[in-house]
Amino acid sequence: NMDHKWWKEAVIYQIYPYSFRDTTGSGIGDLNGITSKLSYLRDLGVDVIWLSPIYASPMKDMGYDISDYRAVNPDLGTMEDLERLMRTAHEIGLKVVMDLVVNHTSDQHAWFQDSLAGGSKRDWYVWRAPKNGQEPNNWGAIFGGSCWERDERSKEYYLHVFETSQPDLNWDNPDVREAVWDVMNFWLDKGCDGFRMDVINCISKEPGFPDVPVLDSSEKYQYGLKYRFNGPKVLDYLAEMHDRVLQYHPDAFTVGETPGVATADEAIGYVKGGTPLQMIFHFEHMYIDHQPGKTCFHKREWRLTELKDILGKFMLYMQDNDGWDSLYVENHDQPRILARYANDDIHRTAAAKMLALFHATGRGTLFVYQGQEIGMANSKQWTFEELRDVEEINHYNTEKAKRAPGADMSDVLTEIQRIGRDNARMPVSWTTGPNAGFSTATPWIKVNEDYKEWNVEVQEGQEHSVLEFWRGLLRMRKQEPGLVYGRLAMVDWESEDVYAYTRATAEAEHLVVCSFTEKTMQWTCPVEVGTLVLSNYISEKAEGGQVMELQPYACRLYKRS
Ligand code: TEU
Repeated sequence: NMDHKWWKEAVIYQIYPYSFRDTTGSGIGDLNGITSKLSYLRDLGVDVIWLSPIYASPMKDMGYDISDYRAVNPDLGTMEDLERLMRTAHEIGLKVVMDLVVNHTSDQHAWFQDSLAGGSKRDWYVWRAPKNGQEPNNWGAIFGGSCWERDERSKEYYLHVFETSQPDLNWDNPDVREAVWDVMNFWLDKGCDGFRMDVINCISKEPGFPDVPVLDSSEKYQYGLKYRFNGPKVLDYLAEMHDRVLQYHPDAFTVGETPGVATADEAIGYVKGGTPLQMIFHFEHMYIDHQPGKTCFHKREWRLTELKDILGKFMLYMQDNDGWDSLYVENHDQPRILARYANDDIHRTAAAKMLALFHATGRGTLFVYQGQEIGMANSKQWTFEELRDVEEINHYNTEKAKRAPGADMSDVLTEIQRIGRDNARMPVSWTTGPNAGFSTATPWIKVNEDYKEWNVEVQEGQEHSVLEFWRGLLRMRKQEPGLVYGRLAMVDWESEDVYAYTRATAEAEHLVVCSFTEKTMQWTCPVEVGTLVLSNYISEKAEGGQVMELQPYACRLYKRS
């Protein structure tokens, strides 16, 4: 079948190297720690590992600020360690995908240093003269403040969509694009199997750099992705990337991270027929429980039909328009999914399994984030001293500056507990031992308070654990092509409690039923059910047919041949 592609079937596992496994006693995860766990990942059912950035970096934004694209961050190991990691992975049939962060560099990158000094690479970054003695426009940076930083020497401003130390490359300069193609070829030649492309739809900005509409008149700098994401040249530059690099590596994996691509018809240009990218990460299902952008810490109530409207519509559109989706509910920028879509207090095991089935049977390529396979949860509480993420710290400080000295900040910490990125950046809980078996030293970020109950060691080999559920699920996904390629149809779209759909091929039809409520409830399935092949309650009988009594966060997978 022409539509069958290895990258549609593959299970991708995202590794956040600083927090995966430390083998040197530094308190920081390392490349050898990853190598030591490759067989664990293969046994889980993983096909591809994606490494969040492992390059030289001053670590202002945890490696998404790169100072040398061709060097390994010494905290994580050496180039030899990385080569061994890739070799070992390939020997056991795993592919290795790397993070390509080329919208911006670190301000410590030699390119920027040259640009700053007015050298031959001046135009590799985006410089603008002041406007009325001020910033060239009203754009607010994603991590706070203006998008523009003034340089005393030249009296010009450089653009940084993210943190001040992350200047945006000027992609309109062909030399910059050439340099990026070189970086990609460097890693492909080393044996890297593809790229996850950081904020790749940010590489083209609206010419003229117009002010964005004022959304919040109390703020000097306006948040919003308009004019700096999805600019007019994005698809041209990606087509060039395809012509210059990717077409020579038809097996290379590609996924673009694209904040601000809100609907499937905006997405399709990036992925139609697998080019220029195979799939993108879109965000609407992650924005569902909070306000977007700088106010992202503010809670928003949501209903299950909204989630269906986002994901269901996306998948159906892709299905009808020769597109393919990515499936993710966690990553290093998002809190753990349990408390967002379900519950991490009560029924945690059932909820984690339900979310696993929901996540793994959608129409798209499956991405599992480290620790998701054991149902890791957010920290129950963060103090300011425990925070590590620049986004959280900037947010805290901005809010604090608005208040009287010594004012209570607990509401801000509550928001950070709910939505902050450090929740996902705590070390993987491996064992019940000290530091969760992550390190012999005090970790760079705290370990999860619940690690003694929730870790790999206690779940491994335990028939009813979340980990073993994931293993069984991923095994089944490999045996049943219908779970990857089957035609998707939503079932009972109107239900606010049950998310259900079918995946059908000529041979078989699977029915997925997921209850998103902590109540026990009755649900009548409008379609025929078939044989129960997987569920998260042991004693469950499938005999009820279409009338189901669903326990809290119940999930069921049926098959009809
Ligand atoms: O994230 C881009 C992005 O959209 C995030 O800024 C997101 O809005 C935010 O994390 C929500 O809290 C990518 C990387 O994944 C992220 O880790 C980097 O900080 C960012 O780009 C800059 O490189």
